[in-house]
Amino acid sequence: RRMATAARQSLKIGLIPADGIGKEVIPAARRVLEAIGSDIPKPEFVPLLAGWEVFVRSGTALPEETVEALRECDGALFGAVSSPSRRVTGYSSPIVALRKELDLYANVRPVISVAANPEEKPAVDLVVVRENTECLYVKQEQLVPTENGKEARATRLITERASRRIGKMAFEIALGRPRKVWLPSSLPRIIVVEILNLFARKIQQVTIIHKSNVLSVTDGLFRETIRQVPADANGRYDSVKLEEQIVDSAVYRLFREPQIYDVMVAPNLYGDIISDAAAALVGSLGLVPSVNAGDKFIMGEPVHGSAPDIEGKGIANPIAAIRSAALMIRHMGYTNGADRIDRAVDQVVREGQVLTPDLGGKSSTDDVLNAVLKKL
Ligand code: GGG
Repeated sequence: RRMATAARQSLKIGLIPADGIGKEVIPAARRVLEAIGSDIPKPEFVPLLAGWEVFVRSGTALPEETVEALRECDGALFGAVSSPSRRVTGYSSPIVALRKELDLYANVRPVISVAANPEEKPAVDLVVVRENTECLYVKQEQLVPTENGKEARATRLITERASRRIGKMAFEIALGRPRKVWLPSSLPRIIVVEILNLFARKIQQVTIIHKSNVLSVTDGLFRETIRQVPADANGRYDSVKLEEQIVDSAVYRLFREPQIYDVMVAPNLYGDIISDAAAALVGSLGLVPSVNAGDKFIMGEPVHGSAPDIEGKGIANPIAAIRSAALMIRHMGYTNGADRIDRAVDQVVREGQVLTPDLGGKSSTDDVLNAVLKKL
């Protein structure tokens, strides 16, 4: 789903680096957006606060001013957050809250490997579409004392409305995925490939990820609602094959044969886990971008977390944040700018000369940023 591109003089982008390496990679993404020139309206950046560190300083993890300022922005980039694993009175994850506040109901996570040669098909090329507002992340948890000790309970919310809209989003994304014929680069390209591409019927596919063999009420509703989406769409999704897979076997097959997937649509928790797992297939979590998308707002966010172990060392991989900025402007309709950023990043990764340690290199965040800027 693309957001309407009004003829804007400038693009107001909220920047929320938040915690840990978020503060190192979001400035890199900003530099790239500043460098792409006329492919986007002149960006105007609005620095904003959120996160654990802000909570420790001020007692609130998501200041009201941040949410209000975002409502005046065209889009935003969020870094990473370090919520503690224990319960802290008064604290609640700001990214979970922000997705709800702005009704960013889809977390779209493309996981695409960089082929050794630009003419070759990437070994992994899929999109995880994660429902972003419900499931166990409604965070209705209770600790109940019983005669046998404490009992912890959580509510898992799945609604027809949220399942339908995430289902539609998944089908729309499948429709927008490139139809392309890939041939070995040794074959003469020009005419053959162009003709084949004219007739190409790449299988566009949506796979519903669920566990409705066990959770037949909640996952059952998710599954049934999404299965109904094409039936209600007057043929719009006729070219998209609908598959489904139980979450555990989906993870197994993801590792064994990732090429069977195109668009995977999942409830919040499964989508969170599957997309991190899929990142392992492309070399590093430091490469995988996402956008939190609603009907009125878009927020880019690298899939990785705040990585406290490498915070402050200047070696965080900025590519996931840079690609998240590209994905954000792509969803706004600035395809040329997004393509240029993605091509520049692909070249840097493909050449393999300037890589951060997560990819086996010795380069710094700034080295990678500068290499990308040079390719732009
Ligand atoms: N950029 C993704 C990110 O920050 N991941 C870690 C995460 O989601 N943590 C949840 C939280 O700390 O509230």
